[in-house]
Amino acid sequence: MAPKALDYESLNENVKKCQYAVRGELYLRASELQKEGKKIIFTNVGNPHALGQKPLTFPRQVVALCQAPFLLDDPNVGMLFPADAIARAKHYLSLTSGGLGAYSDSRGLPGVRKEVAEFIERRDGYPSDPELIFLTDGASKGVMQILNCIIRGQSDGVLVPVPQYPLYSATISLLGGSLVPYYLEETENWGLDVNNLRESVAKARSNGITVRAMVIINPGNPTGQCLSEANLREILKFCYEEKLVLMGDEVYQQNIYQDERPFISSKKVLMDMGPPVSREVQLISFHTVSKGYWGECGQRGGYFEMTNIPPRTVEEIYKVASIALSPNVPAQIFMGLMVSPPNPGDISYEQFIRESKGILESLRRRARIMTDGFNSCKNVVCNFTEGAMYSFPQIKLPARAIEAARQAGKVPDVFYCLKLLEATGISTVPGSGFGQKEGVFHLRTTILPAEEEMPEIMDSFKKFNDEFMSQYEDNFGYSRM
Ligand code: DCS
Repeated sequence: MAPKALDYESLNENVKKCQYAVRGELYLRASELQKEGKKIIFTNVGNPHALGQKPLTFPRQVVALCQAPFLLDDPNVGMLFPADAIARAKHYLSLTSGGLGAYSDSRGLPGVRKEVAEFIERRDGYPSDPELIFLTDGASKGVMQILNCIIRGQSDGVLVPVPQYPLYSATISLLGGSLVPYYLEETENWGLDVNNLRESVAKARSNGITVRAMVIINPGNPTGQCLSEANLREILKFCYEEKLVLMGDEVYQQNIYQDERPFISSKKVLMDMGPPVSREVQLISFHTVSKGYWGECGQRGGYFEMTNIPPRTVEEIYKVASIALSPNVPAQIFMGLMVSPPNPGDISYEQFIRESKGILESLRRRARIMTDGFNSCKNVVCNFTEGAMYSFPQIKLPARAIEAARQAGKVPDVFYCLKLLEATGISTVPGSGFGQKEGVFHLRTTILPAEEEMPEIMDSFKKFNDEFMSQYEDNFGYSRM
């Protein structure tokens, strides 16, 4: 009998091919262990509130009032909510067409898109047009929409950093396109060498691939590096020469833990370069409410801004967005608040600054504790997390460990991460889920566990790792080093 469309063997092959390691084998095993009652530290997803980060007070007050507008009519509302939160809730409600329960325009509420454009203008010092900003359900949906427009078939290629966040590899395979890797240099603090880009493009072309776009993740996930202005210029020049759309994933722009290289947007560098580059390079920049000190992952709010995209294409992207009717409206309010937080002099300003600074400063200390912790372990080397939310140590696995993994039918870093999980409850993602050079192994953890738990977590990691290394380094249970 012929299989039915949703029988496994007859599914769309692109669906079966697509891999997403952040919720892969390790995550499934961790969930099982949790059900059995074991304490699991979920460091596999950059999901700050799930690890205890408290939401910022002001945005939650505003959205609470928007969700329950009858509270605004309660004579006691002023006892529970500060006046600036009440004013903001009224402001956002006035931007909707029927409150949070009504669909918005498929591009998002015009009033919020205007606030996003004003934020970009303040940040970059260049005009931004609300008509070229679309609000999305998290940055993920925006990335998928744009890749969908770019990829026409298997011979269309997208340059993606390796290691990369698997949203890109997964979506490219789902859409039936080709991922063209460019390698980040671990020994250069995960820097990007433009010569590698040229080589990657030449190689893809010789295989019949038309390279159409390039992705950068700045600050990097999983690698944590912050791109320098000089590097961004080289990248934009390269995109200009090769006629590539640049997809600038800037979701971690608030998460910066060093002072030498503050975040600088691709849009600003592009505009600074002047014509012809600033008029030619097609750029899509992505942002989210999931990261930074907001960490509002569950709200699913994001936006993308289009630069140098022809109006007819913008219309097509609008048409496709319309199929899904409307992005989440509550999340749009979070986005509005993220791009226009309380101002100096507002009642909620001091508290907002105290809360957001507290989170960022703690993340900076945690980034340091993790990097130092990993570097104190046997056969582990780790670059400092300059930005984003992750640590990505290299694990130098002894030959015997690789052999043991082979016998267990596991990829070596999966084998290591599973053992780590069983021994310590720390749930990580193996480096193979992000891509890495042949024969080199990593794992990714977030830097998000509570600061006070961090020393204990790193001690338990070190104990596991050093025992693992001793076990596999020779046949006698002691180290040769
Ligand atoms: N881009 C990058 C680089 C990301 O790391 C993520 C999420 C996204 C986009 C999408 O986020 P939103 O859709 O929530 O806006 N990062 C995942 C990760 O690696 N761990 O947690 C989620």
